[in-house]
Amino acid sequence: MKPASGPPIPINLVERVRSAQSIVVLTGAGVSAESGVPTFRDAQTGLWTNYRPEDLATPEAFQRNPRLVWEWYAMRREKVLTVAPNPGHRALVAMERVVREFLLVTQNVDGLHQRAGSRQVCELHGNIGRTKCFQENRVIEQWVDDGQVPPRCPQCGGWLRPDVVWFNEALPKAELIRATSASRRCQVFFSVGTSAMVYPAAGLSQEAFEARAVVVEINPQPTPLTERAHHFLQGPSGVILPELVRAVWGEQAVP
Ligand code: BJW
Repeated sequence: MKPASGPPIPINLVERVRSAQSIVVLTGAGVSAESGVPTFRDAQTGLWTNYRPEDLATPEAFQRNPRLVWEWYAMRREKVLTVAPNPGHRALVAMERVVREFLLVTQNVDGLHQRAGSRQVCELHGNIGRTKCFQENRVIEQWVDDGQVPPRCPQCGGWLRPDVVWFNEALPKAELIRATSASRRCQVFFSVGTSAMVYPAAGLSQEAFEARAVVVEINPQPTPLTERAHHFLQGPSGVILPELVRAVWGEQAVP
């Protein structure tokens, strides 16, 4: 069966990507949508329809109702364990293999890029598979399950929480520096499957514009970035990314 196809990829973009020595790809929840992980703003089904994700992903929400927030993440963590990387994730693994300097900056917390095989991954918003102490911010590998929700930190007795970055919290410093400096020196910058609304991640494209990089957006829907991007490839990343890899590096590069 012929794979689904997206819009044609402009030849000047194909040539620019092929000759690029340095590429940064910023990904968001849309990249995992075709794996069956709901996007951040579409995540509310069943029991959770009455909650806005923006009202659960804050330290204030956790302090107000730690059980509710813990259970929301427990549900999402279980979902992630049942899904697999999709052709979009795999196309980015292929891109990393052929580009000299490559960085995949992700806002996703699901770990699917690493499971697909990507190595140069910079996780800006943490990882839902890790747990840390709310009080002392230390990553905790093991704890006693005595039925308390959320469980307690074995070292200080404080609440445990997912090791993700909530609104109003600082991003991990080393990751943000790495993402910013790569964006400042890349030749092509892709923004894929993100609403381009959440900062500082959404500001990385600005660094790339200032570095005179070609900025390419891949998304089924326009975003605040669309009007400024040099190219907007409209459609699902699971279709467009493999097509792009095929157009630039040939059929044998597509995983
Ligand atoms: C597809 C597809 C397919 C669908 N293929 N695509 C006013 C102005 C500017 C900034 C601010 C402001 N007020 C407050 C702020 C700061 C705030 C912010 O940016 N707010 C905005 C909402 C306005 N930022 C912060 O608070 C950050 N911290 C900070 O600034 O700290 C300052 C500080 C410094 C020092 C000390 C203390 C503080 C932290 C931001 C953390 C964001 N965290 C979250 C939750 C992570 C854990 C979890 O998952 O629960 O990260 S929020 C959420 O948004 C999540 C995502 O990573 C992030 C981005 O969302 P994403 O990935 O774009 O998903 P969606 O759902 O929005 O979009 C999906 C897209 O996919 C859509 O476009 C679809 O069309 C597309 N799509 N199918 C391709 N098949």
